Amino acid sequence: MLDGSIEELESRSLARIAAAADAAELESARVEALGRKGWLGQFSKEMGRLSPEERKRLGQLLNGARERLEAALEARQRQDAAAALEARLAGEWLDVTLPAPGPRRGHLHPITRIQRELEALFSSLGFAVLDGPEVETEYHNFDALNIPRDHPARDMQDTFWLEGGNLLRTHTSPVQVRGMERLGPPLRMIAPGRAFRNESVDASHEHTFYQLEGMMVDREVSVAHLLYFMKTLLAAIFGREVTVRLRPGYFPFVEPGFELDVQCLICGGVGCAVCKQSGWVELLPCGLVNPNVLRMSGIDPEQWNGFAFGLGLTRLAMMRYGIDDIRHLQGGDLRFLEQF
Ligand code: 2NL
Repeated sequence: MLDGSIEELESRSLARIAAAADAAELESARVEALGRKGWLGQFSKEMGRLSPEERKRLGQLLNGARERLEAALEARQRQDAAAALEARLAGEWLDVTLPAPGPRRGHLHPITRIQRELEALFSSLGFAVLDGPEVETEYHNFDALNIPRDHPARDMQDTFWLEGGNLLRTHTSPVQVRGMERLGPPLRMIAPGRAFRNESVDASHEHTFYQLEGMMVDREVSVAHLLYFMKTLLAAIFGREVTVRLRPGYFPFVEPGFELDVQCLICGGVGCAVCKQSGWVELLPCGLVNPNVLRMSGIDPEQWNGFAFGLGLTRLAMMRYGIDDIRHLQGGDLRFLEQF
């Protein structure tokens, strides 16, 4: 009678162990059989009431059942662990024979791109591309450009002065002064590069900005020559013919001096946010080189004259790419730079 029910309970427990869907079901099958209140324990408690022979026989029966159940549990646990490892190996395998992704490719900064385009254009027009020091003398940055000693641009507030009287160039003009000194007339040259002003930085002011200045010195250079080159330059920048107008503008290094405006390419001159409803965008200060400037750099203004202009590359990049905050350009944030 006892024999029959032990066998039955054992085979039921074995079946539950075999059928357990997960670790929790397996555990509950174990507790039901081998736990502190499991059926094996219940039988053991009854043994006290039996005769020694019966107790011995029952003990053997129970021990046999316990051993088989423990073995089944252990086998099942080993099998589950092996299956889990199999699944992990299948899910996490890595093909180390695949080719490596290779280095990430960078690209040119938007300002560098514009600068290189314009260098190529002016090279094709016979202009030399000049470079020069960013730390300049007061003479090359101011005096040689006919900028008076009391001009506000020379203030501590506007210029980064260095110990010993030198300064960070406030425009690329000193490169052209050095060009005139070195090359002599006739000459065509551009000076692209960084310039520095002691500004409070905000969305439209930076202490460091990029410009491209240019100059041609020859015999009988006129405003008509200036306009021809400026319109050629602007057509290359914007990829189409542009309508321009000249207004008088004052710069000590040119005479006459002009503000050259471009008819707004966004609205076609009707008025919009970009041109502040005026229909025109101020883009290119320019003029005929002041005779004093030529003379100071060793060029005889009775024999030679020329035109000059200054183009803000930073401003141009902002217009072309629709950048609304100048600080992005030097910020070094890849989320910004990777858009170009
Ligand atoms: C500006 C300045 C201009 C020039 C720059 C120039 C240079 C020499 C002689 C004569 Cl060495 N002129 N440069 C001429 C006219 C305008 O613009 O700050 N532009 C954004």
